[in-house]
Amino acid sequence: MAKNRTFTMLKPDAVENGNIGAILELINTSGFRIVAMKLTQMSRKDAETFYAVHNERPFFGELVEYMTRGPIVAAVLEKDNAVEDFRTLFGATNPAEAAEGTIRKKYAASIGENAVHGSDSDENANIEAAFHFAGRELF
Ligand code: YYY
Ligand code: MG
Repeated sequence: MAKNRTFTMLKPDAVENGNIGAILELINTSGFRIVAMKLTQMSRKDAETFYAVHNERPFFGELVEYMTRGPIVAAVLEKDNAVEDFRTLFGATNPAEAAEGTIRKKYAASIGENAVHGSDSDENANIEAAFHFAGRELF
């Protein structure tokens, strides 16, 4: 299978709780190569744009508040089958339903504050990576 890329954010709760290192360790030992990475904070406009697909959902306001309340780690990851394999590594949206050993099972508190983002398709991975990184920041 061809190498491809996914986009991730270690969300504000993961940063606040000191879990950056542990999550990056899981990412590395699961065979992902870090292609780009930075600590950054999303503005309200950034979060509203990034999550625009959810803007009619009842949780949208809380999602924007949460995603803007502190810094995140944004990163691009490369691996064979990156999008699907990373979703397997981080687990179900609701950590109560996430499989044992997944990032969300280990580090997420609730469906609203679930520690990590991962792209849901190759197309969205490209869009999301380009939202956060310039071409020269991808290695
Ligand atoms: O891709 P994933 O993060 O697992 O879930 P999405 O359905 O794309 O939702 C994005 C984001 O929205 C989710 O990570 C938390 C939040 N959310 C929520 O707070 N409540 C829901 N019922 C569904 C999603
Ligand atoms: Mg999603």
